[in-house]
Amino acid sequence: MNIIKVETSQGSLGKNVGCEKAPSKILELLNLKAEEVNVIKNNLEETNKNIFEFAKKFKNKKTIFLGGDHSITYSIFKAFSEENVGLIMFDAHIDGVNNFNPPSHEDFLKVLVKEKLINPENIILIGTRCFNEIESRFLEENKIKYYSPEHIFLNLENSCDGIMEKARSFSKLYLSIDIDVLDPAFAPGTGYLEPNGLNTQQLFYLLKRIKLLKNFEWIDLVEINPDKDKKDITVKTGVEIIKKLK
Ligand SMILES: [Mn+2]
Repeated sequence: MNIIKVETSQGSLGKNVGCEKAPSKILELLNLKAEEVNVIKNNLEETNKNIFEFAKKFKNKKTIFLGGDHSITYSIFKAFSEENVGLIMFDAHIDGVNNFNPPSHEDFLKVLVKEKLINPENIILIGTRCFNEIESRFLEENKIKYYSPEHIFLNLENSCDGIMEKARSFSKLYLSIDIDVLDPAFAPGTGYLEPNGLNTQQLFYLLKRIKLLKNFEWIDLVEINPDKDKKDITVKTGVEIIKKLK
């Protein structure tokens, strides 16, 4: 498994500065070294280009991208995109607020759909719990399937069966994990603390099964912020996520 560092928080609109430190911290605990994308200071557009070009080199190879803020998924997914690809995204949010260009961590999913880099029916959101009216309409209009934490809590295995069945039909599967999918009790080191999230065991159960999918290829792990963490709980959870997936 290839591991790539994407050390930027430029797409976080100033709301998760510090998350660029997560890749090195996580790799230090894993005792691993990794290649890194050339991040250009105060230049999101150029940084995005570099992420896109770098990611392209890993086409058809199992690869983990360590962020960084969630906007990096836009450029990585752009390099991944082809007919009938699918996205499973763990996130408290939908990231469909605006239409920023370049896209921020609050709206990159909307931009992926708008630019037809993914068929919205091939998007599965898990742990979704915070969205406004605009985003709710975005989900409805595009028939995007989502699983709230309550739904996962009440039907963990059945939900997972449904997720697996759908994901099997994709040509290739991209998995994006925003750490705020977890309840802040389990992952306090992130930009937005949203109560009523998944617990770590639920996340690990889902990851264990998703990993079994043959079309499963790229992963990103984003929004972990060592500066906001409590005694490294969140960083250590990130380490466990990588161990489970690599
Ligand atoms: Mn989020």
